[in-house]
This record gives sequence, structure tokens and C-alpha cells, in this order.
Amino acid sequence: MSDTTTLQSAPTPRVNGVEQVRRLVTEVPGPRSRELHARRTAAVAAGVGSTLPVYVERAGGGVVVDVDGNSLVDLGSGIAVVNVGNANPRVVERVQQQVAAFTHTCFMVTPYAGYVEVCEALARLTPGDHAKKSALFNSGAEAVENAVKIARAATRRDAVVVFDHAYHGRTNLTMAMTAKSMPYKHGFGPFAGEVYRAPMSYPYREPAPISGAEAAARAIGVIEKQVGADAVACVVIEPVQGEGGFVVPADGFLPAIAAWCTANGVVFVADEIQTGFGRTGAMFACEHEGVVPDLITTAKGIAGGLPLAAVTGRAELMDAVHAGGLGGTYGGNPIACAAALGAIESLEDDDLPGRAARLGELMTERLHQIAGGNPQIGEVRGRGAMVAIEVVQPGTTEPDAAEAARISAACHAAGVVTLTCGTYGNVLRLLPPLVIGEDLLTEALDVLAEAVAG
Ligand code: PLZ
Repeated sequence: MSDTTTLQSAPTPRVNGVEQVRRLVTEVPGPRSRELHARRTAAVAAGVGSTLPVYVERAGGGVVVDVDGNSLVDLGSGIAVVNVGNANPRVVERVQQQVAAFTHTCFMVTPYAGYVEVCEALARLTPGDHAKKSALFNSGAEAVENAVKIARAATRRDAVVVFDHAYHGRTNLTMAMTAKSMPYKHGFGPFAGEVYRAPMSYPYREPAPISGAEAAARAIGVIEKQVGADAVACVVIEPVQGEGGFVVPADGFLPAIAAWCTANGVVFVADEIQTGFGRTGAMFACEHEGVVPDLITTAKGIAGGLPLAAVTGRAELMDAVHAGGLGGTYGGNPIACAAALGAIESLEDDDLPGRAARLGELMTERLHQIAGGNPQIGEVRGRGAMVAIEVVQPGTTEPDAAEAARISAACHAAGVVTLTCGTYGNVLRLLPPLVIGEDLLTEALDVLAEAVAG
């Protein structure tokens, strides 16, 4: 190597043609984004929001490039969707082949192999070694709706139990199952009946420390008194709550709820729509506590950005539904299935669950360091590459949504895409693509540190 080459810095890597850098060339959002935003405001319904109105031109690895040429670090993954990275090459290749072969026949009319292959992969990857079957849908909410249909058909019971801070979707039944009123439910009732809410294990917000087993006993007490065990078709729970604030229940909570379900003929449904496909450092979050759900709902990370969702579960439960009772025009669309097969291949071949664990350690360590000097950070929590800070009034546990919004906005202005969540709107969450470079993630955390410090 000559002297001149050693003086040059290593070229920044590219993924999908996207340089893996944070680089701002205009203010955020820039003029082109603002122009598009004005058109959008005239054409798109006001009820559809956007966290950060920069309009995207290209994305890959850990970077999103906007129409003004700004490169932003992606700590959102399109809400935990592009775990394998945006336009992941394996996804792109399979989608391109499929889209050129046929785009749609409807699995319910003339089926195709991709759907079957995705269901085979789900049977292999989801927790438990029992016989499993799956049905495919388009969105997370649709998967949750169908899990409830299956549980009701299998048990011939009506009641659905969900938890405080839960998020399960925006359709009528899933709005009823979602806890938070504004913005998800406000003004949209009446909601579906036979949905009951039990207290969650939310360690940071317990008035006094209680164990996972105690929190489960509290929830079970509510269910038995207010619903009756023999009326319950299913208990639906996110193993780590997503929209509700990245709430990680105390150890032992999930296994105790699952065991109670088994003992009472209740279907235990894990909603792994946000936690699934490597995000938490395991393929599915239930695995951290050895919980084997009867049914599991998946979406988001399953197909690298194409709309696909699934219900997977015990074959005898899945088969309890009469022929023709499950379906939909687009469920398991061939292009979405091709994308899923590419995404799953990448998750497994590149050990992305392992990478999630590593990225999680990196983020958690840094966030604890940041929290040390900034008393508005009440808690750092999460699992794997699903981590968050809960922002409070210093010295209290009083939620401070305005401060969380300020920190998030400061990150946006500096070219880092961050999201907030939580029942109280005071949780800043980090969900990087699992393929993000560690240097880039570290740089984004530097930006976050500065944003927190103000
Ligand atoms: N279950 C656990 O996280 C979707 C919602 C974004 P859909 N979460 C992101 C928003 O504001 O609409 C989600 C989830 C869990 C179900 C869903 C619903 O999945 O694909 O958005 O319907």
C-alpha cells in the first residue's frame, strides 16, 4: 500500500446504493420535502399523520435518503418492519422474480407454492415443536382479528382478554383491544363487545415492587372475577408491549399467564407483530422465557416491508374453523410471500437475532450512560434491539411527553429518525434495522445524547 492510499480514509460502505452516513445538506425537512408536504396536505386526509415529514427517495442498511439529498440514520425501521434492512437484496431479488412471473391469482382461487413455503417456515421458526399450521393476511390488525376468530371457533367461547397499555390495531375489534383512546379510538366507537382488560405488569409504574408471578395473579384475579375463566376464548398479549411504551413485564409474568390459560382451556395468543422476526434478540420474544403460545400473530418484520401477516398455531386450533371460514382477496399475496421468504433467509443466514442482541447491548449501555447525567430519563428498558427511554419530570415518575417530543424533534433536526410511543406519550423508542453498522448506530446515539442534554 502506498503512502497516499494509507492517508485516505476507508470509503463509507454502501447498501442498496446508499452510502451509510448521516449527512444533512438542507434543513430538515428541506425545500423539496416541504413542497411535497404542501401537496400532501391538499390531497391526503388529515387523519393520517407522519412522524417526520421528509419524503423518501431511497433507503438501505441504516440510512434513509430524502428527496433533498439528506441522509438520515434510521432508528425506526418503519415501525419495526425493515428488520432485514430496507430493500434487502434477498427480498428485492425474490420480489423481482415473482412480480415478473405473476402478481396475483388469489390463494383461495388458484394457489401457489410461496404461500405454502411461508407457512412451512412459520411452523419451523415459531416457538414449540408441536404440529402447527398458519393462515396469511395483509396487516397486523387483520392477523389479530383472525386469531380471535380462530380462538372463538375452537373454544366456542366469546370473551377476549387484553391488557392495560395494549396495542393490537385500528380495525373495529382491534380498536376495542387497544388500550389508548387518543389517537386510536377517540370518536370511533361503538367498539366490539366481549373485550375485557386486565392489569399489566409494568415494573416501572408499580406503586410498590411486585414479582411477575404476583402481577400475573393480580391479572388472573381480575379475569376470574370480572369475566369468568370458562367464558374466556383467548388472552391476547404482546410479550413486550410496543405502542404502549416498550413495556417489558416482570420475569415470570408471561409464563404464569400462559400456564393459567392452559389450565383453563383458554387460548394463549402472543401478539408478536412488533417483537417478532429477530427484533428482541431471539426470533420471537416469547422464547426469552420459554413460553410456547397456542397462537402467535406476526406481521411487520415478516416480509421486509411488503404487507403480510400471519396467524400460526396449534394445528388442532387452526383447523377448528370450518372450510372457507378464513381468508381474504389478498391474504398471502405471492409478492409478499416472496418477500417473506427473502427476509426469513436473511434473518437466518445473517443471524440477525444475534445482531439484535449485540445492537441491544450497545444501545442499552449507552442509554444508561446518558441516563446517568440526565434525570429526566426515568428508565432505560427493552429487549434486544427494541429499547426505549421513559421520560419523566426529574425526581418523580410523572410522565413528560413534551420533553420526549423535544428530544425526538432534536434528533430529527440532526438527521436521526426516532419514534415516540407509550400510553403517556413519554417514551422514546429505538428500533434500528438489524443490519445497521455499529459506527452509524454509535453516531446516532451521540446525536441522541446531545438531544437529551439539550
Ligand atoms: N399488534 C403489537 O405493534 C402495529 C402501529 C402504527 P398493523 N404497530 C404500529 C399505527 O399508529 O398505526 C401493531 C403492533 C402490534 C398489532 C399491530 C397492528 O398492525 O399492520 O398496523 O395493522
